[in-house]
Amino acid sequence: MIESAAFSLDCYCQAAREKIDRQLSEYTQFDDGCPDHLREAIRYSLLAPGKRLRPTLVLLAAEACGAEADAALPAACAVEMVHAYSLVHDDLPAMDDDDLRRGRPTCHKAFGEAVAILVGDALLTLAFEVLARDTQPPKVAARCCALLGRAAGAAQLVGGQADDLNEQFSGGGLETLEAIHRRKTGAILRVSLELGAVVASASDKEREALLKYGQGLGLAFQITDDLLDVTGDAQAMGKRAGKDSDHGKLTFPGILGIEESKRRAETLVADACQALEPFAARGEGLQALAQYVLNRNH
Ligand code: GRG
Repeated sequence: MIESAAFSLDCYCQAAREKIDRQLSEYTQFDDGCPDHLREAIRYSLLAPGKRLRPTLVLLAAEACGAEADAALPAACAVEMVHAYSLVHDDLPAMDDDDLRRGRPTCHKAFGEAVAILVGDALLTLAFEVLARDTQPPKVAARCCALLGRAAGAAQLVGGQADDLNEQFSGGGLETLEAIHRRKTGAILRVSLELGAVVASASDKEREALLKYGQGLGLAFQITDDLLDVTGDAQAMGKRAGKDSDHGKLTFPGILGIEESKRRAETLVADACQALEPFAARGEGLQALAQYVLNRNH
């Protein structure tokens, strides 16, 4: 559990990461007939050195609501699987057509397009297998499956991606951009917090506070992502910078400028942290994570 005295986000994240990666590795052993090259490609993408931001949010939210982190570990792994699938498919030539992800060749560059599509399919389905089988009690597992399915589905993650790819929206303004990212980036971040809350049988007040925090954090995360695309270091990010302007994409710095985008991210993070008041000291980890999102360099 989180102690209120000297909370160290670095220590927490490192321990959480080890636990998450061990479990993700166990979940992808596939002793039951998965072809070797598919297993290798799944593990290459899932276990690659990403930040594990979403599963860490699941664990922090569960702990803020009074549960042990281990109870939320299957949900944390499920969310990372959905995230990894979305990155593999997003990198495909038919979508963003990227060569580099998490500091390595993208899945389709390393294994071919057909395998990359199957890696995404396998990760998405495994997420729901794990969530349904390993979350307790079954009623909580069912609720978690419904929430994750909605967040990853046509109205949220997939719908946000569809609008982002739709040139019809490329000339839109701030409202259009925020609506796209509330779904494309925000939905999985918000559901991470929600799954932690559901596993912990959180009160309505706690869930509302987490959702408010998640709304601010999601948009702030996307603004910093857009800023990093303009000002970031490709090596630290492990992916190519300047992609958004190359693709003529609608971005926060493109609409608001760099300084105003930074100010907006700061305000969103301050409001997100304010929303954590009902948790008092138990919200410290989530507060620290929001500051990290604001100041991250990758
Ligand atoms: C293909 C259905 C489908 C959706 C794709 C995730 C996504 C939607 C697109 C990725 C493109 C992108 C760069 C979006 C900005 C926000 C984002 C999701 C960044 C990647 O998340 P990080 O920075 O990645 O948490 P790591 O590698 O650290 O996990």
